[in-house]
Amino acid sequence: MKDFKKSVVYQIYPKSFNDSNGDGFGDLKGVTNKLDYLKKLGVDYIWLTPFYISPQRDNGYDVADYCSIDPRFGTMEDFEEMVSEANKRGIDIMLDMVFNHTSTEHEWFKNALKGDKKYKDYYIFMGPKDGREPTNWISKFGGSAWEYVEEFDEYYLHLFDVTQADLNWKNPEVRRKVFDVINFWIKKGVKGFRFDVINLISKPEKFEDDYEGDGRRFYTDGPHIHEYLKELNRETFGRFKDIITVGEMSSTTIDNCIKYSNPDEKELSMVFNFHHLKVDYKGGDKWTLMEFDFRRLKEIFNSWQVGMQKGGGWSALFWNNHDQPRSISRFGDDIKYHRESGKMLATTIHMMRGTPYIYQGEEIGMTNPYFDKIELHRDVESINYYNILKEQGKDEDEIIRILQAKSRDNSRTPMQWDSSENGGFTTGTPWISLAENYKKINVEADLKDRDSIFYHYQRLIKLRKEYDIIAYGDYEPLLEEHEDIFAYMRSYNNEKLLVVNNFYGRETLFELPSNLNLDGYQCKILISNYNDSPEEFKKIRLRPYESIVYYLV
Ligand code: TEU
Repeated sequence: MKDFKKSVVYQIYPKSFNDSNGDGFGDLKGVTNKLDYLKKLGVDYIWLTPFYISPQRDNGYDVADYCSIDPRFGTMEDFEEMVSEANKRGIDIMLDMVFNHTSTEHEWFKNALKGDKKYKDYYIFMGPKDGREPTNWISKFGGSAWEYVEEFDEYYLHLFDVTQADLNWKNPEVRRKVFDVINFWIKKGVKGFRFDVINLISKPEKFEDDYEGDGRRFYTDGPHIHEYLKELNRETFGRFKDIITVGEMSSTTIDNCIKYSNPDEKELSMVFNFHHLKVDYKGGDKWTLMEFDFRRLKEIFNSWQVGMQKGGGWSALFWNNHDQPRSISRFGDDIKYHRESGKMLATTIHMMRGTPYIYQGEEIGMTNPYFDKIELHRDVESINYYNILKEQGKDEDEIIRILQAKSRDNSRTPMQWDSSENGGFTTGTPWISLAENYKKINVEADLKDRDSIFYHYQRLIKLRKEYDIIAYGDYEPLLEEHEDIFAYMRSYNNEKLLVVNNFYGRETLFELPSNLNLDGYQCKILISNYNDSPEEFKKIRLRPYESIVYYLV
């Protein structure tokens, strides 16, 4: 049985991964065709974002039928073939479960709109307050979180797009239906689940206006959340020993995440949190331009690493996913030090305490595409915010620059397989344009070059299997005040790992803190991103983005 602490998960956004039939849209057969590549990389699980029947308003996170496959992605046979071919290569499948909301095209919601009481109670409908929305909450994609339905003179809640109606988890029948979906996929051989914004499912008893924020403090980690997750565990995956789970936790806290992921609580295996990815939000607002705050980034990682360790929780480690701009463009240097910074960022994450997730293309250093026109954007959030920023009076150029840094489309451009037309992603017209650098940055080129980012990831994954300390060691922050260096120590029995990363494109000096006595330890370099990094670690002049891991025993 796989140990999730020794595993690495690879995230696939099927729509942009590999198109097998030339319709411009990636599909499940396309994934199956690339399994040898993933085996070569060495990953243990692949997490696929939703491919269920969906109007695709939010690229599949608006599910209209949880147990059927959208024909654009293929058939149930294609799915079964993908699972069995993956298993042959030692890879298991993790599915994305979106249960905070359904598409308004889901049968349940359609019945609700017809006035069927039973189905209306699957969702959150409320009458107006003083002739307006029940609360002043703001949707995550902009605008009110409530939509008016004239026939009922009522509103329904949608924390995301207006076509994503929030489910009423208080209703036991809704919970039962959700459990049935999970059990359906377990029977198909699925060994992992990622639960979309799962910490938002428990809404407050009383719905009230928020005068301090957008409403999230009332429904984030809500009143019954731990109860619901325990029930979910008991009724579905908890009945099996070999199923892993990860919860996507929006705006959460360490204490809640400990509860979500400490095995004694019987909730989930691990959790994603996003605090480290808000260090370039000016005043907490995503739609601004700001250099990332390096000290803050370290503070957040360090406090989560230490806090989760103390409470026996477990984190999913990541820089990238389908909602985030590319890390190499955001925290590294995607031109001059493409290779060095790509490798440095990888090492920083993979050596921490937790399970690393790699997002498709990260392993070859894919960058933001720098779309220079709104017409190139596809994401509903980007288009909504383009309009909102326009209304605020921002000029076109500035808005485009904001989207170039912040849009979720940054990570959704097609996988760059080779230098042929459309990067080998499709023979048709891709649903979203590729980054122009695909001729240089692509899988084929990386596989040919022993010094590529790809082989660095391959080695990181291999090291995790070989050295228990990477999975089980304790974490201790070092040089917390340093302006350029992110360093930490891992300890396990009598072994240590010293991890040193220069986050900038300039030289900087690392000096081992004097209170650390490492005399008598034998030292070797486990991995680094320059081929001549110094063996001596007490004082190191680090080169741009230099990253070194010392193993001491
Ligand atoms: O995302 C949850 C979420 O709130 C953010 O990642 C969101 O995209 C970001 O805050 C916007 O700035 C999950 C999915 O990963 C995302 O793709 C879906 O759109 C969303 O839930 C709704 O299902």
